Amino acid sequence: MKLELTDEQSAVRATAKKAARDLLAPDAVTNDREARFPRENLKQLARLGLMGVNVPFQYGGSEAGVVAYALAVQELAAGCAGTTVAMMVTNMVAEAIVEWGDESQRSRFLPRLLSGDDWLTASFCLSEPGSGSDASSLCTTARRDGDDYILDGTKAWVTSGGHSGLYLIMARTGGIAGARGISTFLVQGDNPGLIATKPEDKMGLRASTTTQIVLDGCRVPMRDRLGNEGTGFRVAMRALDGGRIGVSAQALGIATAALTAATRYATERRQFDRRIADFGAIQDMIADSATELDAGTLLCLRAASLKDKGVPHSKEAAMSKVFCTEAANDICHRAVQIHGGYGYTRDYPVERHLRDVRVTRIYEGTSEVQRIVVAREALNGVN
Ligand code: COS
Repeated sequence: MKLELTDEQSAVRATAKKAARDLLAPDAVTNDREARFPRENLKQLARLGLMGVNVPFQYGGSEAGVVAYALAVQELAAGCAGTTVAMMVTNMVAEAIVEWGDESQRSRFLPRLLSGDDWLTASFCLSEPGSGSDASSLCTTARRDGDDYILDGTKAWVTSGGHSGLYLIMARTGGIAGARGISTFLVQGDNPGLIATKPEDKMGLRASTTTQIVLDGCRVPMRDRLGNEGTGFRVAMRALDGGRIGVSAQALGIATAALTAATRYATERRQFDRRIADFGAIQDMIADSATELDAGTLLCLRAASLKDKGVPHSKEAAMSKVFCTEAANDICHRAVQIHGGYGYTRDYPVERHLRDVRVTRIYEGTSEVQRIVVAREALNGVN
């Protein structure tokens, strides 16, 4: 078993670390306070090849693989987790186009999406106001009209809604109920039938704009359907298997920033004539956080490495997501605790990390859904 990174993986990580330090971190507080979408920084991430880390060179990607992608996300999220989620969803949509798209779709959409010159981000539209964890119950319809489809419905929790150049949308075709009646469409952001609503006023990840997307007679040419009719649920689930590796890495990145702040504070703050870092109670919190970060990183990189090898990884991605996101939430809580009252103020970064990390247990599949995925595999064949 090898745990060393390749030169290429190390180089991608170094690029992301530098971008996090020089570009993302300096804007993170203002982005959070003003709920400001980081257009310029996203453009810079595209220029650095970070919008298509696991996309072949020929389509404008970096072709560096999934482990490199996870490392990049971890570094970027330590700088600004909100900016990072826009980057993550763009990577996820780009990979879905590589996997399921035909040559025309790959060459028409990917270079335009990954260069940062034209389209800044892509969005993934599966959830609806009434369909979240039970994703296959979605109601948005796509009905055939000559050589086009007409999409009608409302999508919810759309990352980068209103800013994206391209939307990957799951809709029901042929009036077929359940998972087998779902198809996927690539819809351009300037389509007049696609309308973004007012952004959600979120607790965290405020640099990321989240909207509903209303599809009102949205006309999409047949050539922009991704994959065959009826394959949309598989497209979504496979994308989310990879997305869950990304969310694991994002949670680890936020937790790393929180732990770094907490250890620094513990060595500076003095009580009872000594540094609080000299108290066993503080050391226990730091030790548990450092251990959980390493354990999470191993789970995350194992899932990433399986995906790199083309091996099934749904269970490992789910295990990684549930462990990393729950551990990261605990680590951010401890970081606030170590800061005491100061941690509860906006004068220190840990309250932002705690707000940012909370959603990682919810989006791209709640912890409860991840446990369903893990338990189904564990129970498979027992009865
Ligand atoms: N990869 C490929 N195919 C998959 C798959 C995966 N990871 N998971 C399921 N499928 C396929 C199944 O094989 C099945 O195919 P067949 O109909 O050909 O047998 C089909 O999809 C339906 O699968 P299943 O019966 O398991 O679907 P369920 O409705 O029971 O849903 C969960 C399973 C709960 C795991 C799924 O709905 C889910 O992940 N929900 C959360 C959605 C989510 O993460 N939303 C967040 C969006 S981003 S904000």
